[in-house]
This record gives sequence, C-alpha cells and structure tokens, in this order.
Amino acid sequence: MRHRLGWSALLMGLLVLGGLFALRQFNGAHAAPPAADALEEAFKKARAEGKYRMLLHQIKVDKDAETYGQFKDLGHQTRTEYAGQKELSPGYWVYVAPYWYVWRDKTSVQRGKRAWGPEQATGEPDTDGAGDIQTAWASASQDGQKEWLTLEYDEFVTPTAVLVHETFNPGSLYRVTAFKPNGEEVELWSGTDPTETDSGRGISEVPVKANFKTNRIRIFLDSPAVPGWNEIDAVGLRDKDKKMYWAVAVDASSTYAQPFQDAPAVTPARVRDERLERLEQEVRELRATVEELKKAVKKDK
Ligand SMILES: [Ca+2]
Ligand SMILES: [Ca+2]
Repeated sequence: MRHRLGWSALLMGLLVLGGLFALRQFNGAHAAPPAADALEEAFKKARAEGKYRMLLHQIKVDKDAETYGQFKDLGHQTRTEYAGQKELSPGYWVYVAPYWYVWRDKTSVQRGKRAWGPEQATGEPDTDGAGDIQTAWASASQDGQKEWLTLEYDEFVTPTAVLVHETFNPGSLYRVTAFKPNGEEVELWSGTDPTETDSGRGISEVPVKANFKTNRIRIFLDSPAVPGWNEIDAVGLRDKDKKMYWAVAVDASSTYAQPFQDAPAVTPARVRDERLERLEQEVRELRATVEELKKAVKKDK
C-alpha cells in the first residue's frame, strides 16, 4: 500500500512537472514584445555602458529571464548554436530580457585600421580618387562570391537615403536592408546600382522609406557580376533633415585584410569555462523546477 502511494505520488509529480513546463513555454510564446523605444533603450543597455560594439546576433529567449534576470553580461562565448539559432559567430553575450545581444568587439581594445579591413568603411569618406586604395574595404576575393557589409551607427535614425561610396570597380550594389530594434531584418531597397560599372568611382544614393528607426543596415554586393575588387569607402545614412550619419563599426562577409592578432583565442581553458557555465545554468534551472514541483505538491496536499 505504501509502495503504491509512493509510485502514484511520483507519477503525479511528473505530471505536474510536465504541466509547469508546458505553462512556461506557453507564457514565453505569448509574452508581449517590448515597444520600439524600449528596445532602443535595451540596445544601449546591452552595450554594457559602452563596453561592447558591433552587434552580430540578436536572439529572443524569453525563458532565460528566469535564469539571468533582466540583465546579464555573460562574457565571451564560442558556442555556434543556441535556442534554435545556428551558425552563430563567437562574441560577447549580453542578456537584456527578452533578448541576447552578441557583440563582436570590446571597445577597450584599441586597434588600428587594417588596410582594406571592414573598419575602413567606418566614418566619413576618406579615399581620394578611384582605385585599389587601402582606406576602403575590399573583399577577400575579386569575384569569388556575393558579399555584404553590416554597418552599425551610434544613433537610431529613420533614414530617407543610403549613400554608398564606391571607390573601385563600382556598380555591384543590388540590395539594402535595415535591422529593426527587435533584430528583424527588413529590405529597404533592391535594384540596379545607380553608379555605372565603367565610371571608376561614384556615390550610389538609394532613396529608402522606413517606418522604423534603425542603427544597423546591411548592403549587398554582386561581386561576381562586376569584375575586380568592388571597394567601399564609406556608407552614410541621411535623414529627412538632410543630416548625415556615418558608421561606427562594420562587419563584412569577407575581407582582404589580415585577421587581428589580438582576436580572442579559443583555448581549452576557455572552452572548459563555458562548459562549466552551461552546467551551472542547467543546475540552476533544475533547482528552480524542483522548487516549483515542491510547491505544487504542497498545494495538492
Ligand atoms: Ca567583383
Ligand atoms: Ca574609408
């Protein structure tokens, strides 16, 4: 008799656990998304007082608030998959509920600009003349693949035009997208590059209509279609008051530049630390579940 009671209690416990889990998933899926203004604030908060820059990923994981609260600066991570997202780049993970922000750079690390690196597309145009000049970004290969640049700006703006300064083999621009504050990528323009391929250099100005503010845009280049390196000197945003904004950080599909020597290395110690951290998280989650289970059983009595 005693035995039977034990088993039925256990079964009941498992059922309750399943119910709680389902409820948690349900709540997570139906949480109202934060408003755009709040998300702009969240983005700033996720920079951890200016500690990080160049957002690589923004991943919504409602339930991680249970483990990490409203804010968590998790540090550098090398995991390539998380919450169903794949092919993640290594970076600094910061949680501002309900999003993970994955950053490429630590701003305290001072680096010079590499010849033809993506960072050459930050700031105002600084390349005089047309040609293969180090102060513009160049891809790894001349025509090996389609390329893209993601440009991050200091402020959130509603652009009315995007101006792409093409200084070598222009004419490959075919698409421009912008990221909403919730991380969603939206197409702003697609078509034929307004700069002719035989014009040496040019400023490709594409008018855009966005009904949201953005601080990250991406430009797409059909490099195989335009022979030679299709170099980009700078990419500006213009708003309705004709004010110009220049990128503060740039990420690229590839680059002719050498990798930075001080890039965080993937050492065995780092991998071990991350494994430990993940284990700790699992234990915390398990503990929380047990507590919930205990409470539920108590109520049942
Ligand atoms: Ca090309
Ligand atoms: Ca430049």
